[in-house]
Amino acid sequence: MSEETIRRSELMWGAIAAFAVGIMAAVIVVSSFAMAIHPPSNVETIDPTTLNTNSEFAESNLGTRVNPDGSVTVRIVATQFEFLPRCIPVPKDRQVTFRVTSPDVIHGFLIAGTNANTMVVPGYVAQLRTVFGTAGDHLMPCHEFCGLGHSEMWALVKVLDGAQWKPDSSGKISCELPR
Ligand SMILES: [Cu+2]
Repeated sequence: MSEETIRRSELMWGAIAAFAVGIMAAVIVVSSFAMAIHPPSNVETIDPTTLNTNSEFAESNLGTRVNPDGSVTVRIVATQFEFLPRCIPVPKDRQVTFRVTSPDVIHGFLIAGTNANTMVVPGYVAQLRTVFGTAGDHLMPCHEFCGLGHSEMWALVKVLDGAQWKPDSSGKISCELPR
């Protein structure tokens, strides 16, 4: 093989590798800017052994709540093998903050059909914010294998439009799973 043939071959494979890297970089840039897909970044620790006496994640404080400033926060405990609460109402076209934690093992948090997706690691609070643009139901399955009952672990997110969104005087709102 001549020097020239080797040089051409090296240049060709160099160009192919550069093209592949360029495509991967473009996928990251487009998905983060245009589709708002980012790695979760909230680092906040919590004692997983005292969740039921912790005032924020005590059972009576779980679910959807409108804060005094009008923002909406949803607090969820992911535990073997259910989400508490199992039915989660949220308003359409308003920013919703989800705060999720686990008292036992690693669970997954995914709102199907949206970009809301994070791991729920015991000892940490997973937090994410999103806005739902259309009313309707989203399945919310656990997507980290967490034990024998993993496949039964899911909840329902109900996006309610203005007429259906009726929090009570304390700002709480809940819903029931269809049977
Ligand atoms: Cu799970």
